[in-house]
Amino acid sequence: MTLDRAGSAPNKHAIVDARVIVTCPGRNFVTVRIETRGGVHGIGDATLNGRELAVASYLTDHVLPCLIGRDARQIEDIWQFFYRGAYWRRGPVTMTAIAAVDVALWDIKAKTAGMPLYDLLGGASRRGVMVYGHANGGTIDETIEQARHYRAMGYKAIRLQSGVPGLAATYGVSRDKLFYEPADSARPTEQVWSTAKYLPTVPKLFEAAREALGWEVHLLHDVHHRLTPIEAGRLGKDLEPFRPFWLEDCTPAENQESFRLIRQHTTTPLAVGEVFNSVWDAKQLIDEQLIDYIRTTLVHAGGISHVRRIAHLAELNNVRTGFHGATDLSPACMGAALHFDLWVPNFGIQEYMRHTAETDAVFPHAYTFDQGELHPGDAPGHGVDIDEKLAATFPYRAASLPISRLEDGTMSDW
Ligand code: GCO
Ligand code: MG
Repeated sequence: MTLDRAGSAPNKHAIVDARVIVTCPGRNFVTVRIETRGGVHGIGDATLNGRELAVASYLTDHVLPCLIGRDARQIEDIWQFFYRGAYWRRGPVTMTAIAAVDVALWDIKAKTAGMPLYDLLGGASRRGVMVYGHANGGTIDETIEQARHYRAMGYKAIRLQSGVPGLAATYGVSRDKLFYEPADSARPTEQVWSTAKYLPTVPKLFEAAREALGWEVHLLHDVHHRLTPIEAGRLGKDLEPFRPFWLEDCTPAENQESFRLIRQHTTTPLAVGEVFNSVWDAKQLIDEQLIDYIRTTLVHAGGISHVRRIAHLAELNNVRTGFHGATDLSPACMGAALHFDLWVPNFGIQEYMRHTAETDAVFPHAYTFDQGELHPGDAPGHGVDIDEKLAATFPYRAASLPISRLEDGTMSDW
C-alpha cells in the first residue's frame, strides 16, 4: 500500500536511490545517502563505533531496499515502518540505521523547502550552540595546560580528564590531544581499572582547575560508567565545592533506579544517555527527574523524529539536552545535532570534539565555531554533504574500542 493520494504520480519526491557509503578518513564512518526522482539528496550518519559493518549490513540488507519508490516526504510513516514494522525493535544497530534514514529524509525535506533544518523544526531559539571541548592529559598539570588552550580558543565549557597515578591508561586520555580516538586497534586492547586509585584524583583535578582557570568557565567530567551508585554519590559530593557543570555516566544506567540513590547524596548535576537508543532507556530517569542532562546521540536514538520526543519529555521534567558529539560520530551527525540544538527549547550544551582535516574534507559542512559556540549555518538542509570520490580513497579498517579489567583480571565496564 502507498499513502500517495490518487493521481499524484509520477511523484518527484519518490526515492530512487538509497545507499551506504563506508569510509575511513582516519577512522570509520558509515553514511546513508538518499536521492529522490527530483534530484534532491540527503545524508545521514550511521556510524556505531566498533560495530560499523553491522549497521551497514542492516541498512543494505533490510532497510534501504524498502525505501525505493517510497515518498521521501513521509518521514514519520517511514520511521514507524522501520520501528514498528521490524517487530525486533530498539537496540543500537536498529536504531542507528533508522536514525540515519530519518536524518537523510529531514535533510531532503529542508532542502526541498529551501530552509535550514532548524527553521523547519521551529526556528532558532538562541544565537548559537554552546559546546564543550576536551582537555585531557597524563597528569593534572597537563590537563590544565590543555584547558588553558581551550580557554584561549574561546571555549566557555571544558571537559577535564586526566591520567590516574598507578594506572597505565584510562578512558578519556590520549596521546593526541586534539583528536581523542579510543578505537585504537583491530582487536580490543585491554586497560586496567581501579576505582580506589581513581576516586581521589578527580577532586584534586577540579581543585587545581578552579585555582588555575577561575570560576567563569564551565567544567565537566565523564566517569564512563565505572562506579557503583554509592561511589558515584561520594564523587558527586566531593566535587560539589568546585561546582562542576555535570558529572557524566557515573554508573551504568541499565538500572535507572540506581540514580535515586545517587541523587539523595549529591547536588552535582548528572548527565546520562550517550548509549541510549530510545525514550524507554531514559523514561524513569526523566520522569522522576533523576538526571539533569540527557545525552542521547542524535544518530543512535532514532534520529530527529525520535530524539525530539525524548527532548519534549525532558522539557516537561526540567531536564536539558547535552548531546553526545564524540569524533566517532561524523560531521553529518554534528550538523544535524546543531540544527536540533539551535531550535530545541530545553537546550543545555553540546559536546564537540574536532574532526581531523581528512574527515572535514570528506564531509564538507556549513557549521562554524566562534567564541565557544557552534552555529549550523543557513544552508538549506542540515548543511553537511559527503564527497564520495574522496571517501572512496579511504577504505574501511577494522577498529575496536578497548575493554577494561580490574587489577585482579575481572572484566569491568570500559
Ligand atoms: C563521550 C563518550 C565517548 C565514547 C565514544 C565511544 O563522552 O564523548 O564517552 O568518548 O567513549 O563515543 O564510541
Ligand atoms: Mg561520555
